[in-house]
Amino acid sequence: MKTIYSPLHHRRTATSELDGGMLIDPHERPSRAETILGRVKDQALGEILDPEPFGVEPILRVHTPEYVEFLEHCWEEWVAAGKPGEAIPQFWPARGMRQRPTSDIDGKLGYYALGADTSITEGTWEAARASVDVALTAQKLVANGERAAFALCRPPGHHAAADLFGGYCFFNNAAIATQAFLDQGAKRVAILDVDFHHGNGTQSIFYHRNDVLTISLHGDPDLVFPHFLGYEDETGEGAGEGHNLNIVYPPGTPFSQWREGLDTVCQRIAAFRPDALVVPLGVDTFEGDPISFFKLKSEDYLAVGERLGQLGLPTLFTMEGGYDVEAIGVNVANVLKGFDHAR
Ligand code: Q9C
Ligand code: ZN
Repeated sequence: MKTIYSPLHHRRTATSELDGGMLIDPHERPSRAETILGRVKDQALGEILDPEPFGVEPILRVHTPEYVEFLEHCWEEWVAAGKPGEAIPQFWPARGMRQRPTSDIDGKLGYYALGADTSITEGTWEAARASVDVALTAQKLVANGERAAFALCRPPGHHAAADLFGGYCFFNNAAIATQAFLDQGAKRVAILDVDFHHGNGTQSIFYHRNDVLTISLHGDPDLVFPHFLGYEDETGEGAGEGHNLNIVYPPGTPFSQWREGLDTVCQRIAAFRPDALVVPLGVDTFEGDPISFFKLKSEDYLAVGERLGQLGLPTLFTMEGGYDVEAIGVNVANVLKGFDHAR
């Protein structure tokens, strides 16, 4: 399987994540992508290619123009306002308040943010744009007949909604690539999000549609981020009714339990008969992950990849979470290896 990688991910090097009332060194850091790239090379999983530039059009198929404009200029506006640190939202349009300020950067930050865990910094825009190009370049390979491709996206994307950033995400790489498949003639696309966290952005983007089946397996949002979405009674709305599926798990979930859900949703995907499968791939389901509570082991990821490969669908993997940096390369490469070996 080919991997798409851009060194421009280094432009996203934040120094602050609000956690536990402190500003900590962000979990979503550059070494994550470098460790994955190193392992993909070591294991000779396939060629590593640079992304092509796709411009802003495919992004605007999923995100609002106001939001894209906000991301492009946020950092310069923050600096111009004389703020000394990284751009972190602190005020929200909470219940009962009116919406969408257009001038003050603190107002805009709160309007377009879903949390205060994710700062905007110099270079964030460039890295997020490159991450989309990585996803779209891999999407093009799959559209052109490759069995699968791995988009080594960084920053990740699955928490980003049409006009929201947060959870370390800015553009929803998987959703943008999914829309690209549809715009190129695919009738149906399935998205199977295996990151530890609910793929709230992806779910919201396609919630009213029946051409995309969105599925997410994740930690119970009553216990963990993103807190306000990802519950099992969310099944889609309007034309999208029946086209969203969430499976939630409790703390301590071992692979034996997680894989039962995987098997169930794989059958559901097969019945949907999609033209392509997009897999937002997070390995924060790992037992050693510092911010998660599942108990998957490194060898389990081979079986995850194998089960996905057995679907026999053209498949695009987009990199999402995974914060045990020592293990992230092995775990991701195991998924890809398991997939390649599946028959
Ligand atoms: N104390 C992804 O995996 N912040 N995003 C958690 C933990 C939100 C995770 C803070 C986690 C976002 C792509
Ligand atoms: Zn995650």
